[in-house]
Amino acid sequence: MANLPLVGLLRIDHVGVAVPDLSEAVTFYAETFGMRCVHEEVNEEQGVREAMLAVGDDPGAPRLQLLAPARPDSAIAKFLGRSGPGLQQLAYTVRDVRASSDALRARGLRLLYDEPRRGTGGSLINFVHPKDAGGVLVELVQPA
Ligand code: V0V
Repeated sequence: MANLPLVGLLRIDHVGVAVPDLSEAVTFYAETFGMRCVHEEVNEEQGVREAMLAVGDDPGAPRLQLLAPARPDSAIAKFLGRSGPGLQQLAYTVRDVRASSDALRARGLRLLYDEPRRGTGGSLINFVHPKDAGGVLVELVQPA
């Protein structure tokens, strides 16, 4: 490992939870845990309707991302069909998603995309296959 480039994780960006209904879930987290919805969008390419929830008052704190399927053939629809609602992914902030992806490839891990794709708020994202990361779908996020 000594000669391999650093992966360069900066912090936990968000934790993603798959839910069947976005507005019901936003209401549940607001009323139950007091979390504020700070962003909502539809990502057509990923086939998701998503909401970012702030946990507490620290603007730099990791967020909770609620992910609902926007179409039946999406990754989230498949996840819900197999596993039901629950934790779907763990996302890390990186400075340069291409460099971080290359550093992970150099360690033998499979990245899902050859080139980064568009994520929340115009970020650039890629994913490590869960089978190469101890059963966890790992997302890399380069903020916009
Ligand atoms: C599948 N597996 C998982 C998993 N999804 N394990 C842990 N966490 C997950 N989320 C397991 C599954 O149980 C199988 O295990 C194995 O992986 C292979 O399953 P598969 O049927 O071949 O794979 P699929 O078709 O379910 O696809 C899995 C992947 C897919 C990860 C390739 O979900 C994907 O492309 N994900 C990346 C995109 C994504 O998740 N988009 C939604 C979020 P066994 O049965 O073989 O043991 S979008 C987002 O996060 C945005 C926009 C953002 O943050 O900005």
